[in-house]
Amino acid sequence: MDIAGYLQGKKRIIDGALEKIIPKETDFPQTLHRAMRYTLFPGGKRIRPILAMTAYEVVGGKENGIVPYACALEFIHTYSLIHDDLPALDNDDSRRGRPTSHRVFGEGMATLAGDALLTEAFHLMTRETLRGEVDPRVAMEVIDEISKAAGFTGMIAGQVVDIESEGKKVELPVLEFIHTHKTGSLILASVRTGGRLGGASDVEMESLTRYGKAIGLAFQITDDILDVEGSRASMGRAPGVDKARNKITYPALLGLEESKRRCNELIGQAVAALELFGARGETFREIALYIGKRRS
Ligand code: GRG
Repeated sequence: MDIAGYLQGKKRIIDGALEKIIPKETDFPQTLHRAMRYTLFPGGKRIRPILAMTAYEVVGGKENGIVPYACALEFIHTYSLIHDDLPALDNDDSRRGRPTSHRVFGEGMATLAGDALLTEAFHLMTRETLRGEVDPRVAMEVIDEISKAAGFTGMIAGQVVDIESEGKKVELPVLEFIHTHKTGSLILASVRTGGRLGGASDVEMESLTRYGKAIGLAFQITDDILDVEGSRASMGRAPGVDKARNKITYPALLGLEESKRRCNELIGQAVAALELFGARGETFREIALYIGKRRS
């Protein structure tokens, strides 16, 4: 299968939907809309919305009902990147191939653009629920899960432990906590959102959960490996920052080879979790393999 073509096609759908949701740069207050658009477009890989869309299709979801929820996941992810890059956190200069938001708009405006994207994610999902096309109970369960994945039991908790571990000697369980929360929780929630909205059965949800957990951790291990082996040209940001900041990573704790082995093991677990879906799981299999091999 042409996985690159598949990912590109889905990215186009998401980009088109995001474009319609965010006000134009010329709308007042222009600076806010320019700042929101700046990190969103042309954007990154859109892997979280793509995972939600793929899960939705795998379980037989109809038409484009997933798209607003998939966009909400991208808003949350993009806000986290903007805030993570701020001087108070990672103080990064480049993101998605360009200067970071605060370098262009200043810290205050970058903070507000992130705040606006995060808030819009929940507005968008609520508005879609109110339109009445999705069973409101299912929609509320999805919103509940995404809130937990993004908040103090998920991404934020991972980020806090990440910050507090900088420069310290920490053991593998702490590193795993950081990775599964900072990165894995939103990836898992993306897969499960697609499954829930697509009408997955309990056993399908169980398979999707195993798949989402495995690729979520693998995604961050690959990120750690790319920080050692990747290039600015392919990643759109500088490599070597984890080491410079004394961040705890898989290569720092276990070495590159063992990190790669563990990543491959997780990809294998993800593929195995798809057995239930038979041929329908082919796209997800390819996405798991792509996550293990990605260069950006
Ligand atoms: C809420 C401030 C705050 C932080 C939460 C997610 C996060 C923690 C911080 C973002 C920075 C970071 C390096 C997170 C690790 C997750 C990760 C690998 C992000 C990059 O995701 P990609 O590769 O990026 O999907 P694109 O640009 O392709 O969307």
